[in-house]
Amino acid sequence: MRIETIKVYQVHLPVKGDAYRMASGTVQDLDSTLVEVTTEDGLSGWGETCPVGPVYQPQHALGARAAIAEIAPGLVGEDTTSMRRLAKRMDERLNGHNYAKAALDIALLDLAGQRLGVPVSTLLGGALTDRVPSYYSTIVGEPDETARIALDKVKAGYPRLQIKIGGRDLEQDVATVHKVWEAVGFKARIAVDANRGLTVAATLHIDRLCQAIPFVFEQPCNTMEEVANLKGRVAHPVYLDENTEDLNAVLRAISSGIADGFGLKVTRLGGLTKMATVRDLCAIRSLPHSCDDAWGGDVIAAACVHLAATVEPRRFEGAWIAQEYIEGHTDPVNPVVIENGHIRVPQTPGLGVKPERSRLNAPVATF
Ligand code: 0XW
Ligand code: MG
Repeated sequence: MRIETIKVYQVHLPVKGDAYRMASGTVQDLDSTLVEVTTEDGLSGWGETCPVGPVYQPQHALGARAAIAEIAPGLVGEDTTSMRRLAKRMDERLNGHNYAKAALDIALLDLAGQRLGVPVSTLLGGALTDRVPSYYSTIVGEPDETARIALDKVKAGYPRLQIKIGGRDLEQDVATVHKVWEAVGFKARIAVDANRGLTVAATLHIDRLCQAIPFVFEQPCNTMEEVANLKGRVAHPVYLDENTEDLNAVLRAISSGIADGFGLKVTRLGGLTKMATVRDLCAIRSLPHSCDDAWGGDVIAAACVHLAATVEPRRFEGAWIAQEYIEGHTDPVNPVVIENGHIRVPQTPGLGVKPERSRLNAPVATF
C-alpha cells in the first residue's frame, strides 16, 4: 500500500502547575509535533516527537518540523511493505535528525500494526507483559518537599523514583538524596538524575556523602568522557541518558563498560525500530534500561509502552510518560494512563491510540 499524504500537526503541551525544573533547564510550555501518515486505502498511522525544550538535548521543536519537511516528500508515493526500505529512504533524504525520523518510524509501525491486525508490541518482537511499571520524576526542588512528594508517589504505587538534582549547591543535592531515602527507604528503587549538571568533582562528593544509600546516578556529567572518568571512583552505579545520542553512542558506552544502565529516549535514538536494537544490545550485557521519551502526549506514550512491554522485566527500569505533568489527552477515548504507578499495554492493532481531530489545529504542513 502506498503512502498518499503525510500531515504535520503542532500541539502545545503546557506543564501543569509549577515549571518542570532540571539542572539543564526549566520548561513551562512544550511544543509537540504529531505526524499522520495516510495510505491510499485511507488508513492513518500516527507518530510524535516532543523535545523537552531546546537545551535538554541538541534537538528542538522547529528542528523536528524542518527535518520532517526535508524527509516527508521522499516518502509520499512509497510502498509501506518494507520498513527497512522506508528507513533507507529517510536516510537518503536527510543525514541524522533521529528525533524527526522517529515520529515517522512510529507512524509507519502504527500503520503496519493496523494493517496486520496486531499491536505494535507484536511487531517489536512480542510483549512479555500486559502492564509495565512507570517511574515518577521529581523536579529539582527543596529537600523536604522532594521527600514528601517521593513518599506520596510511592504510596500511589510507583515502584521507582527519579530524583532530580544539579545546578545548585552541593549541600542541597546531598540533603535531597538523604531525605528521600529516609522517607521511602527500600520501598522504591531510586535514580538520582543530574541531567548533565555536575562536575566530576561534585559527583565524587555526592557519591561519598551518600555512600550507603542504594541509588543509581543518571547522567551526572555533561559528556561521556567525564562519565568515563567516574569509573572505579564511585560506589554507585552510573546510567547514561542524554549522552546516548544515537546507536553508535550506546554501542560505545556498552563496549567501553562505562554505563551500568541507561535512561533511554525513543525519539532521540530514532524511533521504535532503533530502540528495539538498543534493547537487544542491552540484553546481551544484562544492562537495565528505561523506555521513555523526553515529553509528549498519548502517541509517544503509547510508543514507549509498546516497546517497554517487550523488555525483560527484571532489567526494566520503567516507562516514563509526561501524563503527570500535562493536562488532558490527545486521545480521550483510549488515553495512555498511569494507574498505581503502572501502565496497561494497549492491546488493539497498531499503537492503540488516535488523536481526536477536534483537539488538533489544522496541519502546519501537508506533503
Ligand atoms: C524524566 N525524563 C524522562 C523527563 C524529562 O524529559 C527528563 C527526563 C530524564 O530522565 O532526564
Ligand atoms: Mg534522565
